[in-house]
Amino acid sequence: MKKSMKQSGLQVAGIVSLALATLGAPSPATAEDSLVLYCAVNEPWCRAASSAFERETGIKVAMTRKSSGEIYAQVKAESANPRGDIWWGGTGDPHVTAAQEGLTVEYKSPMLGELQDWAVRQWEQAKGRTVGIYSGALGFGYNAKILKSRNLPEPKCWADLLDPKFRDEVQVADPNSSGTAYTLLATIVQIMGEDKGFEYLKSLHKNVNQYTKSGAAPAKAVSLGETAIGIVFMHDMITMAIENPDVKTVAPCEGTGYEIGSMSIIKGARNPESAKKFYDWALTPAAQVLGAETKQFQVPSNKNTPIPPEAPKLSEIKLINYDFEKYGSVDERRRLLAKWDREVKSLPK
Ligand code: S7P
Repeated sequence: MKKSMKQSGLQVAGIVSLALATLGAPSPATAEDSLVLYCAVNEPWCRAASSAFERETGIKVAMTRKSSGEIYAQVKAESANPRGDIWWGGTGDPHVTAAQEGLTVEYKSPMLGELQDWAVRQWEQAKGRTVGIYSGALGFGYNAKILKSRNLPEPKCWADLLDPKFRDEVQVADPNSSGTAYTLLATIVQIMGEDKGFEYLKSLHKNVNQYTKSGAAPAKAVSLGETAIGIVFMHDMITMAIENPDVKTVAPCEGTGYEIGSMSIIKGARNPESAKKFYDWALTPAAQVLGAETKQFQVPSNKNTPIPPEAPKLSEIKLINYDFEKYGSVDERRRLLAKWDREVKSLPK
């Protein structure tokens, strides 16, 4: 009798999972042996981190990779019924926005003492709701072979990208979905001021062949010769350059912005203990070296994690004093993106 009850229980459970699967709904993860990870770094690193964490803790990870702006929008849309536990990686601005909106929670990791000052500052500014996990400078890159074949000059400065000779030769992501492209928007406004910055972006629009969804996609397109120039984080271009010597990476001569890639625990997470375990683990050198192992060359936030030799030397790049608080704020983000949609993206070419 007991056996048949158990069997019928299993059958019911089977039918429920089948029904959920048929409806396309993920089965609710409530046990503390699972973790729903929203990952915004590049796919190979997301996969490596999920597997390593599973191996080390036995906690089963359901990972989804999306761009930073997309994860922010998802976390916001799901806030009444959160599905994700932890948001790992991606530019810091939308993490700061989410913190300000109360979409993420405060957590003080015992690993905090091992982190670089810039990573702790990110945590302090967000009142403990997000923390820095890596840093990287924005720039651009080009395919020297393609430029040569079209008799085009090698650009060195942001201003060079406006050259009419580069019509349809530049690729960059859409700042609504991509943290990289939002960093570009905020960087140009900070370097040139808002009016001149938007004039710059409107002129750049004439040379843009495609606004991609993901920030790193233009780096791949440069390597494949699908576009001559791509605006990306410099480390994303370096990932391509180590495989393709025609790919060159540029730190723009006027100076440039940078990101503090961040991590946040989602408010209402169904697996808060697993989320904290992942958070602490992700701040260890053992977890952070997985970046370089998967050819991702950001500067890691733990002082004891070796900086990959391929990583752009931030101390040698003219970095602006990027205002993370301002450009991460809810109102500024909404205003700038709406203005970009209205005044830049909708322009005819
Ligand atoms: O992992 C590479 C990287 O450039 O991707 C993150 C980025 O935000 C995700 O791409 P999107 O621009 O599509 O949002 C960066 O944080 C990271 O350095």
